[in-house]
Amino acid sequence: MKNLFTETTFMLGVTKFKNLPEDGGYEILLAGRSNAGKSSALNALTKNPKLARISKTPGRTTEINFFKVNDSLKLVDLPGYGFAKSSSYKRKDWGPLLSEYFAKRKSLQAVIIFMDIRHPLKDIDKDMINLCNESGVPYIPVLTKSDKLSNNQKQTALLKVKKDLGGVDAIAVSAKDAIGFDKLSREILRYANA
Ligand SMILES: Nc1nc2c(ncn2[C@@H]2O[C@H](COP(=O)(O)OP(=O)(O)OP(=O)(O)O)[C@@H](O)[C@H]2O)c(=O)[nH]1
Ligand SMILES: [Mg+2]
Repeated sequence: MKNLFTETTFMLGVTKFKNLPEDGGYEILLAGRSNAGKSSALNALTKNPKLARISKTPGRTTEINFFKVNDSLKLVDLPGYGFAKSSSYKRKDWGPLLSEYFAKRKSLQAVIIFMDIRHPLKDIDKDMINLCNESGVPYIPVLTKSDKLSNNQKQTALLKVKKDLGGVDAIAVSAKDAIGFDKLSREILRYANA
């Protein structure tokens, strides 16, 4: 299969709704807790290890970063939601921007929710899932760092997440072993109509 993602380039980072790029084409939002492995997954998907910065100090980015895949498709990287149990994207300074984005953005097609395969569906992930459901935006659960588990444990984790989500299929990926990204590409393209 031709990899449509290898030409992906960084477009811009924004902190204010009015600075978003033009609302056209298809946008897939990348969300997940800090350290979930979003940036690593983006780099693995695009086969470009230099595209997104892998963080040693999580939670510092407060911008929403836009990456252009092609003329019609963008990947939108959200800052990680943070570690603290009490932290919520609603209380983050980019929370209002996110609410506005969900409410108004016509290009928004789907949200990928990245979760460490060893710790899926934390409360904050469920908050994001609720936001998707309330807004009528489909989401794709992606379980990251699958190299940390045996194949058996991986299947168990996938089944458990599917059950907890009432039948929504999750995809397991490992950026370290470059596994699962063909499946993720196909899923993204399904929503991007590309
Ligand atoms: N073993 C393993 N480690 C991974 C994998 N993906 C990411 N990591 C590690 O997890 C840590 C966080 O990865 P990032 O990709 O920076 O995570 P992030 O979700 O972008 O984090 P923030 O930008 O802070 O929200 C790094 O130390 C990565 O090396 C993976 O597939 N396998
Ligand atoms: Mg990151």
